[in-house]
Amino acid sequence: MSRHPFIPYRPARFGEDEMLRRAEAFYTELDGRRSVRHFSDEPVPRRLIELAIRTASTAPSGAHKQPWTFVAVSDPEIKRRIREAAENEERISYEGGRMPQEWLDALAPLGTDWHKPYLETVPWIVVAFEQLYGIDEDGGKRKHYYVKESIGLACGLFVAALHHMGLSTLTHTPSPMKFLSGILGRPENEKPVILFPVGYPAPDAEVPDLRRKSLEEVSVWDPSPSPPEG
Ligand code: IYR
Repeated sequence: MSRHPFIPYRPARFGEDEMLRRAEAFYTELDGRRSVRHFSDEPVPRRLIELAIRTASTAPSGAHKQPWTFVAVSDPEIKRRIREAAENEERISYEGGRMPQEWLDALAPLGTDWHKPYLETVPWIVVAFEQLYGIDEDGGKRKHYYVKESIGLACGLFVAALHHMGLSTLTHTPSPMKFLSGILGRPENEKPVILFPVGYPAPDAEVPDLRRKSLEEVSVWDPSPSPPEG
């Protein structure tokens, strides 16, 4: 395989004051994001969803394989089928003993249950599929690398792009998610990872009053190495 041609890369440079201002503004904006479970049925133009997917697809990926497919759904009948199948799985998880008590206890403060009416309310559902391997023009399998990391990065950018444009979403993972491959007609090299209902919050939407971990709780600076073992 030949090397790509290389081109100059000169991203914008700012003075330090300007960097600080931009960093604070970006942090404050993203800190204002919340997962939403009560959506409005107000329509959202397809162009906005396209731009969120394009933004997601700027993520770095293993060997630049871009191992993701974002499937966007606005068809009410498909949304209805997704809701029905998701609720079937969630009912078994919540009430059929598939989620251990410790997990149910961890979710109790969020007030979730198996009902997922928002899957029909939202103007868009976007499902992120990871591509476990690629398929070339001749139908041959092509290896993909760091697929979990790559799709995670792309989904993070997707969430940030939506928030930046004034839309809300939820990283919803009805489990198991295999039903999505059938309803959305995806090939066997693709596996559903996250389902994103996308829209505006309902006018009376509420979110739990959560606290984010502090910088001290989530970071360690200049640590000392562990003593050698033995
Ligand atoms: N998928 C279920 C359960 C659930 C699991 C986790 I981890 C959450 O953070 C939230 C919910 C549901 O969507 O209700």
